[in-house]
Amino acid sequence: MKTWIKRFLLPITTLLLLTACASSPPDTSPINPTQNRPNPTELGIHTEDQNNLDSNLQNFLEALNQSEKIPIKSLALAFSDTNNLEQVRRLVIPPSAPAKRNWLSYRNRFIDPVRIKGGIHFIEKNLVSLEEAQQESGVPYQVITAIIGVETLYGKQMGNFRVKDTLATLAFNYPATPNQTARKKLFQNQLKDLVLLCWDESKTDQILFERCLNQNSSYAGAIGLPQFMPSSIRSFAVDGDGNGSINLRQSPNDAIRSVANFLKMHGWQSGMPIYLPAVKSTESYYTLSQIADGKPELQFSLDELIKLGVLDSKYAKQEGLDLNSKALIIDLMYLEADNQVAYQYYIGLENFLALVQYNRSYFYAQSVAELAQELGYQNNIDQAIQKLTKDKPKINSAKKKIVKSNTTQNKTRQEKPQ
Ligand SMILES: [Ca+2]
Repeated sequence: MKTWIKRFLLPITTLLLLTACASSPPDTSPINPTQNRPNPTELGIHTEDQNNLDSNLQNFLEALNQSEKIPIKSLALAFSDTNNLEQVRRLVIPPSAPAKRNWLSYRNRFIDPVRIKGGIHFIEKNLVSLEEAQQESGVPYQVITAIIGVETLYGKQMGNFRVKDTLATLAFNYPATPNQTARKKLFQNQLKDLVLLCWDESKTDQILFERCLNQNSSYAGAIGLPQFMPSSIRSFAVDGDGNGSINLRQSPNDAIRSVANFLKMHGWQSGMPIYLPAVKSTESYYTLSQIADGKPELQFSLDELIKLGVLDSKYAKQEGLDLNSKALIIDLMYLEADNQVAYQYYIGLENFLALVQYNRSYFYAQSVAELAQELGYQNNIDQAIQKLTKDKPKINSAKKKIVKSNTTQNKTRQEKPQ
């Protein structure tokens, strides 16, 4: 054990043995696999990286104690077993020869029968919560569901790294990449947000404080069904089930309301489409290739795009859209059969940009939109919001689609020469 921590610990340990029996609720959280892993420090292995993490963490916690007035004993005790995770360091190193991005394979991964079926079950289980979230935020329930589906397969894949380990590793031992300094700073801020969040949620109860810091996350520190980073939890998460705390891992209601609130706070326009189709012609394809720059900013008015010949005026008219409203070009790179690079283009509206704020990738935002459509979302003005009732005609139509999609896949398999 590190000496600077040791000097705080003895009196607290005795206290904790008493409080653990008297006041803390039973721990119902799933067993954390990383907690059973041998701690290199306990085994007497002090790697250079572990030593570096320890000394930086000590300074970090002392600064937090000064600025936030959280008792140093609580911080030291809670972080006494923090581990440097080599696996996390490896996962953030960019590949030396990055594969060409391929929208079609990305789309196939996220818009598949398992995720559609899972989405239907999720909607059926969370009808009331989804309806309330939709009414309050104007975000269609299928879009909320699709985000949770793409992020974690409705809570089935929430990550297996203890969040304090992963954030401390990236905050102090980020690998030597060109953006190392900026990334370290980003993760130090996330670690600080995690401590403040957990301290606030625990209401100074040491057991709850540690349980919060020890919960699992992705290798980047994203938490729960909607994979919020600690800073996003502090800014945008909502206590949906009204039990007085925010639990994005175990409360689907909290997760649903938090996703809806995030999109509302990032400019979601109720009742508006996410994207419009682009004109499919050689001329339009060429123009789109010239003006698409991948910048997540609304740069063109619909009127300009119509004049450039890339947007059919009938869509804007049908939808009753304001021709002065702004849009961006969605360019989705894919590989053709002969490995040639090609693009699918769409016209992205404000709601597309709101999805990009959730995850800065056009592939991500478009797959959320298309998964939501598979779940019955109508990407049209005035039809985007549908009342969610027990009858759920849209869900039934999605079920038919799954059957159809399965049949088509089987057929394709049968037709392919073995
Ligand atoms: Ca709650």
